[in-house]
Amino acid sequence: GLNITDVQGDILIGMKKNKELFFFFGIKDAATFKSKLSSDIAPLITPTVSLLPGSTPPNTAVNIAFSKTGLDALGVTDDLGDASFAGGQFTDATALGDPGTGNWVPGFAGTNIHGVLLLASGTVDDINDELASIQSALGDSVTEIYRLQGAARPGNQEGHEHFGFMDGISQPAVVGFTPNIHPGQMQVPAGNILLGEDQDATTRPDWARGGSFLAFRQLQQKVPEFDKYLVDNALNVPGLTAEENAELLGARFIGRWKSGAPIDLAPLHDDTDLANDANRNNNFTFDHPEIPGFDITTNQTLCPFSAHIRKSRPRDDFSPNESVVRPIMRAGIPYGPEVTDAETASQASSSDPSLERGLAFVSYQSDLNTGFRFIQQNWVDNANFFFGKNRNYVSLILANVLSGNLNSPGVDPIIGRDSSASSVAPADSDRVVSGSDPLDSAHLFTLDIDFVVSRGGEYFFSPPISALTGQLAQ
Ligand code: N7H
Repeated sequence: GLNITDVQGDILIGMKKNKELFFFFGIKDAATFKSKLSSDIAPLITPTVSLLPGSTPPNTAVNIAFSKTGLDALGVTDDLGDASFAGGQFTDATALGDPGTGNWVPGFAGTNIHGVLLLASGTVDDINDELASIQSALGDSVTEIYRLQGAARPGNQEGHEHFGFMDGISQPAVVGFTPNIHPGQMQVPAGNILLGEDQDATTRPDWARGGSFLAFRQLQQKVPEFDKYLVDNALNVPGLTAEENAELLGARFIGRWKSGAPIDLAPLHDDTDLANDANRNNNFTFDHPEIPGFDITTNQTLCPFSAHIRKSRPRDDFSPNESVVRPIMRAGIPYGPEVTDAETASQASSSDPSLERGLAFVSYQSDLNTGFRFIQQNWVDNANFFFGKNRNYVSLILANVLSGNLNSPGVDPIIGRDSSASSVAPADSDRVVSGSDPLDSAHLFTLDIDFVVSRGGEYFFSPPISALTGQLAQ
């Protein structure tokens, strides 16, 4: 079974605090760093077992992960068996659909980041206290490159990301670990998330067993622009007010209402009872054999093919079962302030850097190229995915030949950027989405703005805690 005293806590269960700091560092003095890692840092690292229900979590939970250049700096050259990790995220920007790296946070642009400390607590003060004691232990052996402070949104928006949608509802259940599996939850072997565990087919060094690859992305969200787009392009469903029609468009872009209720089960109106019921809010497949004549390959009246949750987890589109699972464990947190009155009034995000907001996206997987990277590149950025889904297959082919992707699902309206062209589309170039109008699936929505802007990131390896006093400290 899993050694949950050795697996870092953020991976399978999440640190679940309202504040989380990502502290990105470079290693200056490997010998000193190794010795402090073993003596001072390893004892602070929060294992999975400390975060289980019924246990008393530490006031400030701490995890640590290393980039490929970080492992190199420590002289650890074992092949972890992941080409994307080895290459780093900077060289991967184009493959991920980023319009170059001009928008990247300078610290991410390159390969200077050796590691990241993740510190989670109820208050920023507690995080800063913990960081100060870590920094005093490490001294000049590390240097700060960049930090990003994450925070749950205030009041009744807690748990919701900045566009207003409840997040963290659908996560894979890890066989042998997740205690209560809810209907509709994807069940995966531990080796899909953790290296060297059940059904991980790649050869890994022994010391890496129980570790996981962490994909970090700083994804800026243009909230006033998103809201404006929904109002300007509101649907026309009879019986709904203009406001409800705008809200419906947003729900169809995501695949869930702001409450979290899936539109596959609540197609026209939000349903908070459904949203709050863990036995129902994930219990859908996109197929509806109970509806006479419903065809999952053509019918978008319930959930559009392009909806964010359908692009990123197509469920029964891989009929009859999810035969090609791409499981990732998501552990992100929002960052940045609430939208200001001035931004609401101008319907545009301020260019003031202190008002940048978005998602500090984190996903864990045992293979980046079948996890985060695959979903981003082959599904959300791919206008033709899900393959063969279109209003009319013949016209799809014609349209593709003539003008590109017209009747295909289109990209994910939230995070998709078409990267199939030989060069990636420039920022804010038109992104075309279909299926979002329940009355006319051929109605194309042209998104002339990127609602989500990549500020870059890095790929890390979150090692088992034993490696912090073992392989990485030698
Ligand atoms: Fe997504 N959002 O608010 O729009 N995401 N996501 N995501 N996402 C999900 O079902 C969001 C991003 C996945 O199992 C929900 O738990 C935003 C990236 C996957 O049914 C919401 C950003 C990738 C799922 C959001 C963002 C993914 C998922 C519904 C960026 C991977 C689960 C909550 C700023 C490449 C699908 C839920 C399933 C759900 C939003 C990024 C993937 C509300 C704003 C980069 C696999």
